[in-house]
Amino acid sequence: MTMKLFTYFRSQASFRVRIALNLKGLRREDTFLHLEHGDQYEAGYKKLNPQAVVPTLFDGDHKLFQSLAILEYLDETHPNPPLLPRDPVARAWVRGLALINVADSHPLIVPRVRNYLTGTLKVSEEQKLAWIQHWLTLGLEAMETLLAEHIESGTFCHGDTPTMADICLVTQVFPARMFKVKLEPYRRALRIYDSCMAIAAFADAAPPKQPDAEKAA
Ligand SMILES: N[C@@H](CCC(=O)N[C@@H](CS)C(=O)NCC(=O)O)C(=O)O
Repeated sequence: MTMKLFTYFRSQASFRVRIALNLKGLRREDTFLHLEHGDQYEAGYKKLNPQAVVPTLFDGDHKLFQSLAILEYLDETHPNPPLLPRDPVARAWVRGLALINVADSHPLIVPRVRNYLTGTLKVSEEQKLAWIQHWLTLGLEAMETLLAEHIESGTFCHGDTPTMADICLVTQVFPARMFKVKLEPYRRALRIYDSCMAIAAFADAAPPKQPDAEKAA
């Protein structure tokens, strides 16, 4: 059965789910929301997703939300190829690396936070950009240090195939590039990003490749 994804091309959380669906070879039907136009509120989307955020995934009648929970669900229901290693310590590392972005960096740069900074707190566009770069940089610094420590990292964050950590790393580096973070110090993260983006499942999920990106252009 085709899954239904509520998505927005620029959304890094939707990007994560698109990558996972592609890696698992699962077909999806997209419903596009335009976050900058506030479509998610106008279309009554909040009834479906009370946070009014993307992604929301429907697997048949089952509604799923929060990208990392969706990744875990997809991995449990479609185990091949696995998104987590088998060893418990390695699983904890992969989840830990993933959470640096999902739980710590990304929540600070989402549109509702950026809008609050400029709309309510009246910070300038320049200050907003500095805020975004600051939190993305801190996440990248931590990831780079941990990758250097982790002997099983190399082409990917752990082992020879992409895991949840790589999906989340890609969605940390991608916005960092977009917001002009200086990336030279993060050579391990960049190498992993390049290895991932050489895989069709990742490249095809990228924001510029989405049909709503073409409409927005
Ligand atoms: N932790 C959530 C984040 C969801 C989220 O904030 N999505 C963003 C796009 S990446 C969104 O819809 N933002 C709308 C807004 O901030 O107003 C996840 O990983 O799914």
